[in-house]
Amino acid sequence: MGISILRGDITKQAVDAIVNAANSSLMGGGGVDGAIHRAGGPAILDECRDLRASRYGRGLPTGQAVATTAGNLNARWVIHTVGPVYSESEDRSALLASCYRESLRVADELGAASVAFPAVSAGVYGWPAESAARIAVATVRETDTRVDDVRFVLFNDEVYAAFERAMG
Ligand code: AR6
Repeated sequence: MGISILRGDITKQAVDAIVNAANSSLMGGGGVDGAIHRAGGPAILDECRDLRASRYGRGLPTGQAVATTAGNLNARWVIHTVGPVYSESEDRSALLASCYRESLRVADELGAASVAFPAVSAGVYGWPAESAARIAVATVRETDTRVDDVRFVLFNDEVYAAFERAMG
């Protein structure tokens, strides 16, 4: 598997699957979630609504992942995952690692060969960039997957620099 880091807007990536840092409601939000829904159009939210009505009446649990269409994006699927809110009093890193593992498991189920990830939890959810990057890179490296192109697409300089260090 090849792992790369890029600076930029994940909604511009041409890949099989774009991962969204969503929230449990799957109903959209700010940050990368807002950008993905804006660029991908209403088909994504329609499928998210269907998922809430069918499989996830109480929302998508933190650390899990589920796929929808990618709508108008240059991708086949969006894989929505819910990162943990950062806590100083509780170690939630297993949940953050689970986001990457579960997203790759869903990608394998779909047959996706290329997957773009944002820095899950590193924005509104407050996860320190250095730690978020270490967990992301280590988890993807340790995961047994058929995905052969994993790209971390980082939106700001601080997070990009943290991923550069985590890549070693
Ligand atoms: N492309 C790539 N990365 C982006 C983009 C983009 N277009 N836009 C922002 N980022 P966040 P979270 C970066 O807040 O912390 C939403 O409201 C951003 O700079 O999007 O997991 C959801 O609905 C940061 O480094 O996700 C949830 O309620 C990273 O993406 C909540 O935010 C993640 O920041 C999830 O918070």
